[in-house]
Amino acid sequence: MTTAAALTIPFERIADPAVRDIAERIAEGRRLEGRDAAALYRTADLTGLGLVADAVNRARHGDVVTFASNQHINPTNICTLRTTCVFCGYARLPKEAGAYRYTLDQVLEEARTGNQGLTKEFHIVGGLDMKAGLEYYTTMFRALKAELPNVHIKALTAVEIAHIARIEKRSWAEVLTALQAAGLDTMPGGGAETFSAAVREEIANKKLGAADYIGVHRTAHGLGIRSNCTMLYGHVETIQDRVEHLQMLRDLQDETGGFLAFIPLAYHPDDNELGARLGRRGTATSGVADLKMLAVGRLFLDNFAHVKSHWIMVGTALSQIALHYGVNDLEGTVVREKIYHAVGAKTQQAMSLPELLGLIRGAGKVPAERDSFYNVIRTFDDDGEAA
Ligand code: V47
Ligand code: SF4
Repeated sequence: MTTAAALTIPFERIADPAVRDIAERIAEGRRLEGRDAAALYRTADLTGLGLVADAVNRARHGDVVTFASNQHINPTNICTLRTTCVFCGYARLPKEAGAYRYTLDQVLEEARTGNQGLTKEFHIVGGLDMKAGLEYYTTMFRALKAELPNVHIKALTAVEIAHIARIEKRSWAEVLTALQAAGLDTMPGGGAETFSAAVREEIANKKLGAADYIGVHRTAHGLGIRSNCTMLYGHVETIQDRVEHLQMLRDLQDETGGFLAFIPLAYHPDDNELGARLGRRGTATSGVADLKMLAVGRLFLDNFAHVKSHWIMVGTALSQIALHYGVNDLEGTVVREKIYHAVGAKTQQAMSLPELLGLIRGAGKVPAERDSFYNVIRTFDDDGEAA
């Protein structure tokens, strides 16, 4: 397997002098500033940007691209923010058509049957449901661990943790400690959207603010609960908003080191109020924008080991190309994805192992299955069998 190597940037192939200048500073071990990230978002030299991001990624990870055998479970789509997160097509009010809240048996049934017993990680997120409080989730996690003790539980965004704390009148730390005792292992990165107060006012005016999103993750990291982080892009945010968002993530990572991966999320405009308001349908973001988000994430977030492409959002073809733009991890097998398929995602709801292996190998990379902490647990021979 090809492992990490020395940083080798092909400067002569970078057309934009601004990108070359930034690349030289990276080669000297200097940190990017916010204005550098802005310049990279603005450059027309996508190839140059990709070469730098690829070099930095290869220096860390060689040619290895990881994925997890994960399974998404969305236990409730009932959400108090249904009418105010205007980009969301998944949430429902309690009495609205299509509203659901799984019983414990339904969660267990989905956990058992979703992926023929191959799942190693459950990714559990849902709406801010007044009837899904601490006990709903502690009972669920205990039951999942009792039946499937080796499956990792990555569950509940910072927004959901703050919601549970509010309805239970407990602190974030108390809620997180109780969930951890019940089986919570790590937290996903959803709910970040774009941190800018002006953007939040426009797209999610009742949602937990940036400082609190960061605060919940800081509290989790302090308790030994590692987490991911995200940025929703391609809606109304400016380049400056994106840079400020990345800066806040990098600052917390400097402080705690608790983030595992950065995952940019491409906005999908179908079947949600914001898309209608903006008069947009179909493909939300451009391929260039998607690749830039991933590449700039790789370069600016120099204290993050992992940058993940979410094939459900940007498609499998773009995700494959992204493996040459700084990405070292792909969202895994997933199984029955609901949130993006509620807002027009046309991708599959799950990917099989042979499909994932083919996608990674087709990019000239070496696939490896990882655990939830990014340790490689399986490599593969040419027939797709464990090597
Ligand atoms: O917070 C909602 C986003 C997120 C739309 O941590 C939308 O491993 C695009 O965060 N268009 C939840 N995005 C999903 C998420 C996630 C996904 C995969 C892996 C991980 C991880 C986290 O989905 C929400 C919101 O930002 N979302 N609506 C939409 N119309
Ligand atoms: Fe609720 Fe999350 Fe949708 Fe907002 S994005 S309405 S918090 S489910």
